[in-house]
Amino acid sequence: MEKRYYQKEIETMPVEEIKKLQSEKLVKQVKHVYENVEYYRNLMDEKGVKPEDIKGIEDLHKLPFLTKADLRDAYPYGLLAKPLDECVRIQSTSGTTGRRVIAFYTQHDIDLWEDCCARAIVAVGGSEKDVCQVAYGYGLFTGGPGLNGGSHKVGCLTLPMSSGNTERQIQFMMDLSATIICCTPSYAAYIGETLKEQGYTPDQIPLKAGIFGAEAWTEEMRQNIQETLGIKAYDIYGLTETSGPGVSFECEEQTGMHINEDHFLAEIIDPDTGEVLPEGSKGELVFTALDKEAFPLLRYRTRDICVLSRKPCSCGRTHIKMSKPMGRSDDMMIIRGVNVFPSQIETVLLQEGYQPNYQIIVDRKNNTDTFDVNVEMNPDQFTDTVGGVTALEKSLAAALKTMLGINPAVHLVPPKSIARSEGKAVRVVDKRKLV
Ligand code: DLL
Repeated sequence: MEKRYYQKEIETMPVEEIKKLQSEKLVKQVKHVYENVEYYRNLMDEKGVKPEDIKGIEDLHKLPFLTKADLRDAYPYGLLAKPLDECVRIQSTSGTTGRRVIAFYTQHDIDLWEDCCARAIVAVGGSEKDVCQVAYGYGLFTGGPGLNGGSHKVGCLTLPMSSGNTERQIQFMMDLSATIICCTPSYAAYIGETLKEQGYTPDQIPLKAGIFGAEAWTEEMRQNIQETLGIKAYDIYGLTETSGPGVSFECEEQTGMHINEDHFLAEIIDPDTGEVLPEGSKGELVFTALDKEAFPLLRYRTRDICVLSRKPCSCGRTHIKMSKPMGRSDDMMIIRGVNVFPSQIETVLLQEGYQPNYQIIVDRKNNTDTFDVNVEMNPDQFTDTVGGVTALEKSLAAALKTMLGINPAVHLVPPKSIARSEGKAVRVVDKRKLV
């Protein structure tokens, strides 16, 4: 019989027991951090909180938050809670915005992280019979190493492809009959596009499932990938600061990601006031790592905006679910005073029959924001007359205006003229930040 869970007892544990487990772990973890991390001890002292004040998860709100700015201040060793002798690895963010984050791991940390990724692989139907193609980047980025470790634990035949070299990806996929692929959703779309160009139809592609994350992607994008590759596309979430992918993952229901609650305690807060919001509210996701030894962040503000739900899931897992992040509070653009998320634009483009190849360019001219959206034409539109193209641009601009409330300048550009992404796609170029 197909295995449904990697760690059944934990994944299906009754909610009351999970909460009890979290409380026990939290008490220990706060003590560990207070004793070993001077930076956080100072934050707690400033707030007048002692480890004894934290008796369970109901006291979590008493602890101070940690932010990306704290990580910058404490760079590189200031949040380390174990001697370097006991650490065996670092991973790091790409550092595109500000200073890099460096996360440290003991062997135990890596072991638990890989378990989380293994849970995600089993949740999409993975077993030792599968061939798992890991096409996330390897190296400092957590995507490749995390899923690679999870795939080993499940016992899949693991193809450590890393990202890029799409021709080779396709060759290995076909020759070795890969059944599961792990990569960013934008790279999955690109691989799908290339397979189609090479004449493959979905039924000729051996894949059955994909585990896609590391960037925001819409339900429309999910449909698009599922259709081109003939697979089920599942979401996976995580961040370097909390170890990497596998903080949460989707099950067969495909309606949000179960947070591995035995390791991560989640809260939703109002990003402006820091107030903890009740379940079901939309707000910023905050994580407390309950088991991490080397880099144990408490109440870390992710900046990701989402909703949590404890609605029972048909898969039998009891862990709370998070919705797809609706964007980061820091990649929300404010254009002419209106809040705009790239995901809203992606939704409209795919609904209007375009492919997910687009770029948003924001600038400021004469003190007014300019807002341009470049979208690739579908090949059949390429032959249209200039008048025809202008009409299509107008109609797309109108659809975007309905969704966003402001009018972008839409430019249909030739097929293949927007650079494809092998990792996280760069969807927004905000030139205003450069001044
Ligand atoms: O992106 C870890 C990861 C690797 C997750 C592979 C999933 C798969 P960072 O580079 O530190 O780590 O970026 C973390 O990426 O705060 C989110 O804003 C975004 N992100 C990650 N997963 C998702 C997702 C990895 N499934 C940041 N949907 C996070 C939307 C995501 N955004």
